[in-house]
Amino acid sequence: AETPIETRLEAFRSRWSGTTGKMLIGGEWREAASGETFATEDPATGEKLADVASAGQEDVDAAVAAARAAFEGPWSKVKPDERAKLINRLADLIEKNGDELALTETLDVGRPIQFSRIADVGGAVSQLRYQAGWATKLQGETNEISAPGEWLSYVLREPIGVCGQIVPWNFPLAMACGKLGPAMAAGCTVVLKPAEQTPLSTIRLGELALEAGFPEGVINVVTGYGRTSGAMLANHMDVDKVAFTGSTETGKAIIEASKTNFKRISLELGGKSPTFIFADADLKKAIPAAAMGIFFNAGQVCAAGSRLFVQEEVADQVLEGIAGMAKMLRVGHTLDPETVIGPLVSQQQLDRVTGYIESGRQEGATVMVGGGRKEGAGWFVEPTVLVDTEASMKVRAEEIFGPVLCATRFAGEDDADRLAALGNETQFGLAASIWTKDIGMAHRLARRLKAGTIRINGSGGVDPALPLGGFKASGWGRENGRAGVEAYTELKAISVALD
Ligand code: TXE
Repeated sequence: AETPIETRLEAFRSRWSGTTGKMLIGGEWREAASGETFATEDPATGEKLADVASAGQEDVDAAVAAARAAFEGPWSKVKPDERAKLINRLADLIEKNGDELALTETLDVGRPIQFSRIADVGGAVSQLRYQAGWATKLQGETNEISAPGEWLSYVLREPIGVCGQIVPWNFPLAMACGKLGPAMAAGCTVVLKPAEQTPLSTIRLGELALEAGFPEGVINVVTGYGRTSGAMLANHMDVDKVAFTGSTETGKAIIEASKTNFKRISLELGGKSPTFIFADADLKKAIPAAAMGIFFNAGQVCAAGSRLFVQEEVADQVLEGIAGMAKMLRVGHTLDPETVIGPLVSQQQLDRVTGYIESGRQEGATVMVGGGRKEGAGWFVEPTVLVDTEASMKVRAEEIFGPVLCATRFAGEDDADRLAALGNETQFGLAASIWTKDIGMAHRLARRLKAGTIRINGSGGVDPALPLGGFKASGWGRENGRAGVEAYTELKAISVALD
């Protein structure tokens, strides 16, 4: 049974309030060398939750050095099945502390309490359990193709080395585990940097990693701002790989920074994902899925279905259905168990999102429902549907990252090429969903869409077994699945002459 919320809140406060921010470097908890800290806040109220260490160059250097020492030393001797055991033990500890971690995400991120246990804690655990299996499944190969009998060639799959992992604020714990899991499975060591808005669950993750028994230096946690500690990690000469999830703009900065030493990078960036609803779709399923596809987590989801293309014959019914849900979904305090839509993560995001809605109005879009911030404490925006949008409008081309749907009707006969062109109209290519009973059409359209994740007649979150990532400006490389763990390895071909 769940611990009562009051008890959990009290435990949270006594854990965090009045503490000095510390970071996990080489198995020890240390303050920033400069002594600097910054505050993290509850986006539902604007209240300060804790002071967190603000890492500078000295701290980042120390964390990278600790990760290097562990990588070259003790960690390289830990056998794959032992690594799998450690990853699974970390998953066990996250489950055991699930109530606490769920509340932490609710308060730090602004995730409604009814979702944080399943989305954050559940997401983190399923990532780690899946990734643990890879530790004992990764392998190289032998090859005698070019000169059988003359050369014996074998290909080693080795861990890349020291990895900087830069995580955004929308799903801090689950994404940290989604990055940590494959790195640990592959035998790498890491310096994890959570977003400055949401550092608390990653600090707890560091504590649990020590409790699970990861040797010192294998998992390091530095907290700080992107432009300081994030950039220092991305620029570091002794970091072999950076895994980044965040904005397309910062993604470009990571590409630039990687040039220092040609470090490997993986980038999971923004999206502007289309939902297609055809006249023959099961609307009882498609309407709520399209609504939650953009309103869940107040739209702060990289794969959010932010553009809707609906066939003329059912357009009124679908738009009214979605608008009805937008009005009905409870927007409110994250600790209220009935709340479906929480706040945006920060004042800055609130300004961004309301700025986009305003620009949509100015460019001629019609606000069908919502369209403004919710007055009072916290950074809330009403679920919003914009109709009469054009491809040239900023609201339709750029990632808003708020609960704002841009809807467009399409008429005439079904033509996969024409619809795919609509789907592919932006610079992004992260995800798409398709609702139709015409399964041939669904597959034809799916083939033509430039998107890394496509769902047909259903919706869902991240599946750690499937590759996750984007085409075009949505990123480089894939996380999750086989490709995701292999992205933490280098190949080495060794040939022995046999004569
Ligand atoms: O992202 P940033 P922001 C998108 C979304 C949102 C916009 C801005 O559209 O409105 O980005 O959000 C670290 N070198 N997404 O400004 O800056 C930073 O500390 C290295 C989509 O918060 O990308 C944090 O840990 N690191 C997205 C992380 O990068 C740097 C999730 C993300 O922050 C850095 C989040 C630098 N120069 C935002 N600058 C998704 N794909 O899900 C910042 N960081």
